[in-house]
Amino acid sequence: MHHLNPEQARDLTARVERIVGETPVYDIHTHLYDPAFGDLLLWGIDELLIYHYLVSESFRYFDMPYERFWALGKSEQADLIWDALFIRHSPVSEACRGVLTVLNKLGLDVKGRDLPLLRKWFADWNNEDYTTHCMELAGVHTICMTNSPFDDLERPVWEKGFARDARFTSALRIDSLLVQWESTVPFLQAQGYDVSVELTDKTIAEIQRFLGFWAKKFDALFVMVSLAPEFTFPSDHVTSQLIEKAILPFCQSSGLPFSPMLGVKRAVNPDLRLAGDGVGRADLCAVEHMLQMFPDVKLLVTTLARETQHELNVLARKNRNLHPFGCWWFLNNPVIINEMTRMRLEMLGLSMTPQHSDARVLDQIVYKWDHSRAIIGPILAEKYVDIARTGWVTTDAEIQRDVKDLFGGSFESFLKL
Ligand code: FIX
Ligand code: ZN
Repeated sequence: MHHLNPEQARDLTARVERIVGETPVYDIHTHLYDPAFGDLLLWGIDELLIYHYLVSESFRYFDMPYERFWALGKSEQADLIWDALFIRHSPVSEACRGVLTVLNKLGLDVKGRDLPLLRKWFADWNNEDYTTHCMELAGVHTICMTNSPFDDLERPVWEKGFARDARFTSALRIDSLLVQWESTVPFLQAQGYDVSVELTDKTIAEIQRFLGFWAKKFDALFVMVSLAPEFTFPSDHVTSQLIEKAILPFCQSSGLPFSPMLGVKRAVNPDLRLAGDGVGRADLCAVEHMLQMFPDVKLLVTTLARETQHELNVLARKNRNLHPFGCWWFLNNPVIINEMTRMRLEMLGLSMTPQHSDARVLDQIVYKWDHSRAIIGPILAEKYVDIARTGWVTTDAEIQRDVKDLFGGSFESFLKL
């Protein structure tokens, strides 16, 4: 074993952590919007507090009926959450800590615990300046939006047209089409598409015309859907049939990757609304079969259950057209980010994207990337130190190249494949 003295190891670690801290990120999956969408882009202290992660944590302490909470305005809901999660108990959960990290990085005083004062500070911003401020603080150069043509709030903005902010790219989200096919048929018909509930050749062609139209309008980089643990492929189920007959052939001809996000159980507790979804173990044979049946299609995959991560990595080792990304939702906690990032580096090297923010509130990019960098940095440093013990020397330029790949470069190369 090559001798690496403690000082050399510390020096290498410091270099890696500095580079991880400085390298700008491409945030490849968020629920944020280009500032041109106005109020659809959420930001500020009240939005941070009513984030659905905090709503579900609050209800563990609340004793009020669900409906009473939902009848309140946003600020009143925020007051109750602040009281339950920050005042009556200490804010140690990852989502609570996130709010504090945001405030701290914005230069605000958390010690004062003064919610009205915090609200005053946010009131002075507008969404364009605040977008730039948060992106700079977070070290994020580009944000990929999740855009749905089925969303009645965002669709009119696209139809009217606007000047795109080059920092915001788009992913075409099609859950309604794939998961609620029968109730989506009338919507498609009203939009001028000649579709029937039965998946005739005409219907398939019309779905593809619809996808082509919106992919172009959004300038979408990939096509996304979230699917339940029960999802299998191929199968006679309509979701699977739609993917096989319409979506994957569309992705094949357009070159856009398909991005199934697997393992979400929607509305496990409907009373919690957006906060009421749960997790289950997806059957990754579905991904394996997609790869076998459509070897030319690129798949960008994330799964929600911790138990399916190893299997996903093995599958990625066997298929270069599969790109794993992010620590999704319930996995976006330090303990699991740590484990998943190590496992991915050990099994896939740098050919994956370890994190995305999934931010729903703009300010969240500040904490999500701060917390993620603090985990990814030391893990990566440990890997370079391990190879340095053989005598291998890694230059700063090489570390920069590698970190750039992890923070979006590898994703962008995958898009170009
Ligand atoms: O389906 C998704 O893209 C999920 O990320 C969201 O639906 C979920 O509510 C969320 O915000 C998770 O972080
Ligand atoms: Zn998401």
